Amino acid sequence: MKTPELDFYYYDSCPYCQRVLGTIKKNNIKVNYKDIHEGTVNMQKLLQITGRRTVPCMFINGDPMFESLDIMNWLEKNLDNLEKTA
Ligand SMILES: N[C@@H](CCC(=O)N[C@@H](CS)C(=O)NCC(=O)O)C(=O)O
Repeated sequence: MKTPELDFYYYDSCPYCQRVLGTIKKNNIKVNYKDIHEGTVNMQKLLQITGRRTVPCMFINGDPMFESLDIMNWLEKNLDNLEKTA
């Protein structure tokens, strides 16, 4: 199975984002980080695609998933198929 491409929209002071970041870091999961408070591009893209400004949002092969608990559960469930950092 091809490894899913993960784009993680977040910002640092968001507590819901932090708990997803905890799961990402604990399991060394490779994601593309998209800080929505860094410049304007990431926020614009999130809003354009989803119609929302809510984070955390994980794009899984281009499909957005909201809700920190749903994202954490999905990551844990799919751990074996996810690319890891070194
Ligand atoms: N139930 C959601 C809560 C997410 C949430 O409230 N995120 C806040 C930031 S901490 C947010 O993006 N609020 C702005 C908005 O929804 O437009 C979760 O667990 O992910």
